[in-house]
Amino acid sequence: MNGEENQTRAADSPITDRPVALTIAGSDSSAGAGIQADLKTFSAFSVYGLTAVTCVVAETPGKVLRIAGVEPGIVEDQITILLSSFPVAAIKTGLLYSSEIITAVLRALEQAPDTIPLIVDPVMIATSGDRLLKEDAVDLYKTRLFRRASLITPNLAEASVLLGRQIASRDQMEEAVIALSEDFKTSVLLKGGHLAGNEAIDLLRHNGRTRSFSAPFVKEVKTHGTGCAYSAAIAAGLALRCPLEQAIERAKIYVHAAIRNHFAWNDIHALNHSAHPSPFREGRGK
Ligand code: PXL
Repeated sequence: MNGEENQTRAADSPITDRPVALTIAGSDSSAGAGIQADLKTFSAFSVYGLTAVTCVVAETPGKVLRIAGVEPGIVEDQITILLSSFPVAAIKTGLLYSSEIITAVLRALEQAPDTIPLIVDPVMIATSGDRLLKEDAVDLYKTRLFRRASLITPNLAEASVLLGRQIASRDQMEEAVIALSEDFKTSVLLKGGHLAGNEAIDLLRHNGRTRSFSAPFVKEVKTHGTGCAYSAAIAAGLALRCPLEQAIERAKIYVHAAIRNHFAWNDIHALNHSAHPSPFREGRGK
């Protein structure tokens, strides 16, 4: 060992302006979805990520083995202590699992000023088809959580549950995004997935206008957690003070790159969170 390795060093001056985002979501053991996807996404955007864990899911990309909810009181405490300590600039929710946990989240969020944007990803069913959210919890989204949201990000299956009807065409998507926004008094990003064939088209209803966001649909990739990464990327953009539409544009590019450059271990696929085409932030410690 040379002498230098033994020496301690003073820290560089701290970075004091790093934006902070909070995810309130479940843990995915395979780290493709849930809080793990959210944290990877926040880091890729140079946003400091905080987590409040709602449930623990034992799963791989193709199979959910078991879910255990975290005790609602500790869900509330995680959020409360974070909100009282960090300058949280954006919040997203992912899998909230049960009515009891949603109630705890709502109670904790009462301490968050309305100026902090809240993205609600109404996660209900895994890409594998396994149910993630308890059926009786859907009502609390409709009656309470959406009201507090700045943006909700349902996919077609979730939007169908929320509206009680199928959405199977572009015209029906146009109607559905307006209905969701009017029913729940919030902005809505309705994710079209593979509905349009070669393009993945999403519709945003915001401030009384509808606009679309599109990226080429990437075929034959079996990743999960794309919805988690998408809403986390939007939250990161808002934490970086981007206007909503710009945050969505950047998030869409980010998710497309993560799917296109995915990792594969035989038939297990995972998003590549290091694939985004350009740095999103300048400066030290990007
Ligand atoms: O992709 C939806 C999702 C969200 N959150 C958690 C999950 C999953 C999918 O499996 O496990 C924790």
